Amino acid sequence: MHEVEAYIGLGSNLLDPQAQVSSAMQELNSIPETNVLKVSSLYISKPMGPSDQADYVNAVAKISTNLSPERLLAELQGIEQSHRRQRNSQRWGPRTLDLDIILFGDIQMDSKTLQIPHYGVTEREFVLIPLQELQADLIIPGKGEVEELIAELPPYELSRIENNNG
Ligand code: A4P
Ligand code: MG
Repeated sequence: MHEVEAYIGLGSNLLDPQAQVSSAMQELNSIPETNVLKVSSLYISKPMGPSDQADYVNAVAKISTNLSPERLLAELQGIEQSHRRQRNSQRWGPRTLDLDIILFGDIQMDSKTLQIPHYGVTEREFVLIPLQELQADLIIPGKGEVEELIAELPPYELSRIENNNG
């Protein structure tokens, strides 16, 4: 596999979601043959789906990797597992960390385990806004320009957390 640039979506809504997302950003660097190139600010977003849950912290990281999409997904799921164990050692609790492959180079795929670009990207301001922050002229394969997709979004609430020290 040659080197590819990919975008990883991070999300958490447990008690200390900022810490979850910040530490996960660091942990992406420990994935073999993978480097974090740039990380977005952290954003607070209203929950998509059931509203009786806490607000989320979301962010996107830009990485370079030599792994295949499938191997990268396995590594991301390993990081998710380690966060679950830390936060919910007593029982199988709610998701503390969600890591999604948003884009993987210009690949478009739809397999049993992977849909790339991520299926929710065009409707999710908490993905599109951090993507735009990382690369304003980004084009999402098969979907269009990030800036145009943002312009088409219905009204949304999203606030950037200042002074993100990573
Ligand atoms: N999968 C397919 N494509 C991908 C991809 N591109 N990246 C498969 C990662 N995984 C992908 O994921 C289930 C399966 O999706 C994986 O095994 C993989 O093979 P999961 O992470 O175990 O399950 P999930 O995340 O609970 O389900 P789902 O449908 O992915 O949920 P979402 O879409 O991630 O939504 N509100 C706000 N404001 N912010 C959020 O981040 N997140 C969710 C979860 C709900 N509401 C939210 C947020
Ligand atoms: Mg997910």
